[in-house]
Amino acid sequence: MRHENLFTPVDLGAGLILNNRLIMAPLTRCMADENLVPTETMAAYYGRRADIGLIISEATNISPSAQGYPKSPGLYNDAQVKAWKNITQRVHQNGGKIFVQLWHTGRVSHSFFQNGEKPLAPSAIGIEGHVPRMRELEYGEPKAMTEADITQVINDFAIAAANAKKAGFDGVEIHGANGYLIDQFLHFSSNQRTDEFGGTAKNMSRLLFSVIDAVKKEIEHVGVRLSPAAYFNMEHDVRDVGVFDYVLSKLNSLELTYVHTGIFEDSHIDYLNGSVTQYIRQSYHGTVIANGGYTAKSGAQTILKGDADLIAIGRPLIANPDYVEKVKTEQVLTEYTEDMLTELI
Ligand code: FNR
Ligand code: 8K6
Repeated sequence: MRHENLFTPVDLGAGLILNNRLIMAPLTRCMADENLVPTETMAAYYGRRADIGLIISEATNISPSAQGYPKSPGLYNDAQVKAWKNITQRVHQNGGKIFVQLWHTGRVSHSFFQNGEKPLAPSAIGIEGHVPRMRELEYGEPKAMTEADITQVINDFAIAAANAKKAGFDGVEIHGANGYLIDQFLHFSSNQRTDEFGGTAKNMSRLLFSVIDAVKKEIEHVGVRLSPAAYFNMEHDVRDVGVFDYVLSKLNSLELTYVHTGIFEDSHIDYLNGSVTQYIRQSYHGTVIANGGYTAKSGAQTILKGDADLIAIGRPLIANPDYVEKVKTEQVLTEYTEDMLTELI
């Protein structure tokens, strides 16, 4: 068997043992029902991938105001908890583990999803473009959140984490990446607040740390996904590196299950002096999940080099439900194409 170091079990503490070092990256599929309740087809989809070390679910709305994509699932009412329980049971029956990725899209939403109101954001600074697959919905100017809005969002994260436990998830991943709400607070181009949530690294990361604190009270295993390199719905600002230096060093004192790279291609970025994963590894001393364009081969090398402990795979897992078996037995993988997004195989 090639890439043998991918197939050794990993102990993430507090009873969480993964069968191998491959992780399913969170992948939005927009296939929940009209009420944002996960379906039986989704249970079969996740169940088929349970041989991977850990599944991280598609990004999941913590509240109605979190939504920015059609038919993205939620975890804020009883019907959703029940439907996710069906999914976690399927994954567990098949020998796997599953975390839910908890999500608020912030300004990457549209009043269409917000009962006609403006979406929430740190500052009233919009992005260009439109909701994927809904070209008629162009993004507009969001509403700068009040302190009451921020308190509500922290509370909604906590409720969703408590629901994750009820639904049988092995843990949660806080979505702090890819230009969504928490990430919007961490970058200067989207956060121009002058109160205690803006202006300095400490203030800009206050939402992230408040969410971690609130979620940790509800569930044992908590991972965080971060995008120190702005690349999606976000403009880079040279001052952002200082924010992420602060965030990563402070994360060391919290007992997180992992920190997870959020990038499409994990290649060299000048202002980080390396790849995003190498940058995270330099300051964060706990478990690191690398992601972004990895193959089994490059993932195995990355672990061997010591740059990461686990490797998340996204697009190849959409194309190959049997990815783990194919890699183990050295079969050729089916190439991912965007037209595969219309169906859950
Ligand atoms: C994504 N990605 C993503 N990221 C995330 O944090 N939450 C999500 O829900 C999604 N959804 C999503 C949907 C689709 C269709 C794609 C292609 C990507 C990003 C994903 O987790 C991963 O970072 C990238 O796909 C890069 O990894 P791969 O595909 O090169 O292994
Ligand atoms: C019923 C409508 C079906 C719409 C399907 C849309 C597919 C959603 C794809 C979402 C992609 C999210 C990407 C997040 C990170 C990308 C980084 C470049």
